[in-house]
Amino acid sequence: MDNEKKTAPQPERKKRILSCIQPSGIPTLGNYLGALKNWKTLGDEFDGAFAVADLHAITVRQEPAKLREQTLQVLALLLAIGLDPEKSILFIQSHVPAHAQLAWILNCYTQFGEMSRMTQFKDKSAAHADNVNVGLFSYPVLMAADILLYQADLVPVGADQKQHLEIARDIANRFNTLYSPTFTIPEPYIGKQGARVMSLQNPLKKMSKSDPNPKSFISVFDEPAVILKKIKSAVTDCDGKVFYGDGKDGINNLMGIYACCTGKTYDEIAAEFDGQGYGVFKTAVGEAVVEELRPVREQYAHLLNDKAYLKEVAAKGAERASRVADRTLQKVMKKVGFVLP
Ligand code: AQP
Repeated sequence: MDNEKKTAPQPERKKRILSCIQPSGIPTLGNYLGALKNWKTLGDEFDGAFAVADLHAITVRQEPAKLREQTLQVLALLLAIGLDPEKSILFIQSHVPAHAQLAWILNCYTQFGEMSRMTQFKDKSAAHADNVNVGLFSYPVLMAADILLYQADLVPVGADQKQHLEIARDIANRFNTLYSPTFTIPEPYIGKQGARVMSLQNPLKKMSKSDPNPKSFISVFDEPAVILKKIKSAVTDCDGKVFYGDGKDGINNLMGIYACCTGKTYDEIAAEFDGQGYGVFKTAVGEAVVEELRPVREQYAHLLNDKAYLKEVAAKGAERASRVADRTLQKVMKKVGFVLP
């Protein structure tokens, strides 16, 4: 009997996946098509932890009241896209102090030289030349702490975050080698390819929620009329033909958006709008975006009215996240040589 118990097959542990979004503005169609749209499937398939990364958001100056509002809006959005707070851990990063604590420790295991090579720091410090703060510089170390605290096996990464995941892996390997195995080494998760959505006003720049020009992005909560108007005024070219090609960055971007919303290929889209000009095409793209975002917007409106529920989700999420994160932090503190409380 005893032997039978010992040999009984154990259910395979689901891999843990971690993903975060900053409440640095209202999420855009880019955040949605590039990341959020896939998160529900990830939450179903893996042991998911999803955070509203408010600590990261203050690397760029934020208005306090707006940051508070946006943090709850993003949490409501995570629920609106269908993430289940009973299944996945949904939390607000600053509610789990272990993130800031581990980030400090990992800062002391990260070299200035390796951080200086981060291209996002170079881009962001150029965009915010009046506020090149140390937090902006050490942002990837906080991101490493976010990932390593949860012993995440997988992290979904877009092209712009690849370098940061590499740093997290380097820091984890360094710590594990110096002491003993402590952190799981995270792998990039290359899932269903999300679209890289570009600014509607400058298709060479990615669509960003903190872009000062509201015409450059579509917010996931924009009303249908606003979406249609923004797509109508998207920058294109004067060639007038809908096809995917060199020098057609504006049209390529709209084709990418339309493909993502309808599941059509570029060839099918080119055939559909053959000889019709950009006006008809832009209307179709606008309508497809409205339909894509409609269920999210409706769910979100319903959830945002229930602040008590959102606070409850945040509190339970922080408790579950802390249980995992504190275990890792204690291990690290012990290895480094701190006297445990
Ligand atoms: N334009 C985009 N196209 C596709 N994916 C995108 N993501 C962001 N913009 C696009 C993906 O969205 C996820 C969450 O991003 P984030 O909020 O953590 O940070 P970010 O990449 O810096 O997004 P923003 O909108 O550009 O924010 P700000 O303006 O504050 O810097 C990530 O998976 C990201 O790849």
